[in-house]
Order: sequence, then structure tokens, then C-alpha cells
Amino acid sequence: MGNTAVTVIPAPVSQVAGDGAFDLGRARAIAAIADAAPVGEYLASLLRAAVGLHLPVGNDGELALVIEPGHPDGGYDLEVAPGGIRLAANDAAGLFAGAQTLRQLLPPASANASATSLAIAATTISDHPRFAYRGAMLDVARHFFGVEDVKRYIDHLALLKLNVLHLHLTDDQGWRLEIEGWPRLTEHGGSTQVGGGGGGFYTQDDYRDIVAYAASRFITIVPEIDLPGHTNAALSSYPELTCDGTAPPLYEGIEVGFSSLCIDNERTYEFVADVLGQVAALTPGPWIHIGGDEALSTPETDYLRFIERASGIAAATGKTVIGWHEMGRSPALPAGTVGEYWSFTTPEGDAAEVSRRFIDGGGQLILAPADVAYLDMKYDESSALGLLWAKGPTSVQEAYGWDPAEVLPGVGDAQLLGVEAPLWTETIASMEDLESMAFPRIAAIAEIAWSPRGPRDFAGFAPRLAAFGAHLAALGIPFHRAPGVAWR
Ligand code: TNX
Repeated sequence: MGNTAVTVIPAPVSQVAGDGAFDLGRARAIAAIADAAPVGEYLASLLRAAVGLHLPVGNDGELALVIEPGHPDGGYDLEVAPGGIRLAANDAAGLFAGAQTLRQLLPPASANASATSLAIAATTISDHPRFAYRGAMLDVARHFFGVEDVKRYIDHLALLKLNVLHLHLTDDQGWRLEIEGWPRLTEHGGSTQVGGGGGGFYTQDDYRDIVAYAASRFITIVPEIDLPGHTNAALSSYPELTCDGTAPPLYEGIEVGFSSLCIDNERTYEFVADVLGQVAALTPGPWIHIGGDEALSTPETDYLRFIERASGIAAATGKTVIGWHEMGRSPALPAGTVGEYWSFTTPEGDAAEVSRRFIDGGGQLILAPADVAYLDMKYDESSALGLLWAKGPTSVQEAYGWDPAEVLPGVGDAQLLGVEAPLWTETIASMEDLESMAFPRIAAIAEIAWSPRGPRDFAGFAPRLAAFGAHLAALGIPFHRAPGVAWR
């Protein structure tokens, strides 16, 4: 970074400008064989949609995608020269990341742009990610987003080399995943959302479809079933999960912390085992998230007993357990449990202390500091959408101006699995709302998750963000035209 040749987001490890340009408009084919072929086909379909180029994928071509050893782990090497383009990586995931870089090197254009505008300036890029886990979270519980919306968001994440989508599938306002043997969870518990107007849910086939689509974009789905609080929709569906056997009404407000599973009821643990077992079986990725946040109406000793049992049940599915950092209060987490930190860049209360317990237990942390990484905070006081609780609004400059290794004392890159940008949806009801809250801040978080640690120079980021904005516009993605960036 600070390298004036750098033009893309997230900033590559190194990018050096060369002489001349390659005119993609004169390319006749993409060379991509064996495991590279699917990425070649993906790139071909993007080029068709973005610039109207029809390139066959085969053995030869001016645009070569090559899988071979010797490239940076998780990354790629990209060479654009007047005679052609060579993108090489150890595996298809690396090629896919390189293909995203290539997209941004192209002039933003629409399908009817003339082919003469397809010159790509010569450049040599060598690149690899800082963190293995580069996530976004989408809360589909407060407002439901259907399969097509989620796929669209997955495509947006791919553009920024994010590789995890954490789905917050259950909360007080809605239960969004079909669970066999518990039909009322979705029939009843899935029928509402914040503010009314109906909810929705994913059948198990819908969920499989999302998982498979994400995999085609080298994105892993992390399912979250939030326990033992944030469970009003489940309690309303199955009164046997409450302590007094009375079903609470469905809930369409935005308060938190009022619901809890009944901790001393064996039925609770049959429920947890059934749900987590099915969720794990549907999920090919290595992680299962069990929430554990804001259990404000679960007494502390109950909370600790519950977390011990529920995290054990989750670990028994064979997945690595993830929980929000409050779960670090439990002295009995399965070894290797991952904590997701959502306090501030200056930790408050016991957040730093309980977060460190995950590391002491052989796990790592995902950082999602609410004052910089929460995409549901207002941009400024005048934002129509969003919340303010995380130290007020979050500008793009604030979203960009922090480093994961500087949040928790004694927690550096080795202790960090990665970084995540959550999008809670209390105030976000449509895809347009979602996109304009996520963009452009999610680009800042993606750069923090991928690019090497270094001084974060907003003056260097802003021109790249302006260029990225032109790509977003060409893709039809609405975004917030934040001040301090010379948007085109
Ligand atoms: C806190 S952060 C929550 C969510 C809310 C969010 C709104 C966390 C683990 N829990 O329940 O939706 O604030 O910003």
C-alpha cells in the first residue's frame, strides 16, 4: 500500500505497473483446463455480462488461467502484458481470487460498451490473503432475505475476496431454517419479521442451494443458531421449550435480551441436539455458530451450564464451534472453540478478558468490532437507516481506520482466525437497503481482512474506492456516496 501502482480493492501484496496494455477486446479465447476450467467458465460468463465479450474456454487463449505449484498460499500471481494475460495459482480458489482482481483492472463498463475500451494497463501482481477467514454476516432473522437475495450478496462478497458468509438464521423475530420433526419452527416461528409484513424461511433444499452457490464462489457458509437467548420465535412455536409451558406471542419489535430457552428442561437439549445435528449435516464447511450473545434473561449460572452442554453438543457434530465473545465466560468450552468479538476497538467491560479465554482454550478469534465493522450502524447522523449504539455513526473512514492486531492486547495475527463485517437487519428490509448500508464500508473491511498490515492511508484508499464505485454502478449495486471520496 502507498504504492501508487495499486488500483484494486483489497490492495494486493504487490502491484507493479508495466509498459503498454493488453487489449482484451482482441482476445479470442480463455485457456483453462482441468481444475482451472470452472474458473475460466466463470470468468467467461462475467466478461459476457459485463462487457459483452464471448470467449470460449479451452486449451489455448490470450487469457491463460493456470494451476501449478509455487504461488502464494490462498493467493495468485497475475501478469498483464501487451501480448496476453497469465493468471496462475496453486489451486482454483487462488485463481478465483485473481479473477476478481482482473475484473477490477478492466474499465467498468456495461454489456453494450464498445470493445475498444477494453485495454488493461500492463501490470504484475503477486497477492495472498492476510487472514484465512474473511467474513460477512447477514441477519436473515430480523428481516428475511430469500435465496435469490442471498445469492446476489454472495456474488458481491466474491468481488471483494471475502470467503465466508455467516448466516444469522434464528432470532426472536423469526426462525428461518426448516428443521425436520419441528415443523412449527418455520411454519409459525418463520411467519414474522421486524415491523410485520410476514417473514419467510429456507427449506433444507433452499439452504443446500445457498451452500452450493456459495461454494461455486469459494465461499463457506457458517450457520448460526443463536442460543439460549434470541429464541422467542422457537419458544412461541414450541411451548415445551419454555419453563412454564406457555407459548409467548410472536415478536416484531427490535428489543434484545428478553427470551431464553428453559435451562433445566431436558427437552431443551433434545431440541438443541436435533437442530444442531441437522444444521451440521446440511453444512459442508468446518464451522457451526451457536450464538451465546446477549442472554440477558438467563441467570449467569444457568447460562454457564447451558453453554457447557450446548457447546459440547455442537462439538459432537464434528464441527468447530463458534460463539459470540460472551461464551468465553464459560470455563468449559470444547478445545478450539472460536470466539467472535463484537465489543469495540477499545474493549469495554470484560470483553477482552473473556475473549482471551478462547485463545487459552486452543481456539482463535474472529474480530467484528461493532464501532468499525458493523454495517448496520448509520454512516452519519442523517442516515435514514441504521442504528447508533456502537459509539454513534460509522463513517467509511472509521470502517477503514483500524487494525485487527491492535484491538486486544496480546492478540496478534497468530491468534486471529480473521475478520467479519456483520449486517444486522432491524432497520434493513430490502436488498437496496442492504446494499447501500454494506457498500462501501464492506470494501474497507475486506481490505483489512485481505491486505498486508500497514499504515491505513485513507488518501490512498479513496481513489481506489472511487474506481470501485464505478464498478458497483456498472453492476447495478446501489451504494452510499460517502463524503471524502471523489465518486465518478
Ligand atoms: C447486538 S452484536 C446484537 C444483535 C443486534 C445488534 C444490532 C450481537 C452479538 N448482538 O442482536 O442485532 O446488536 O446492531
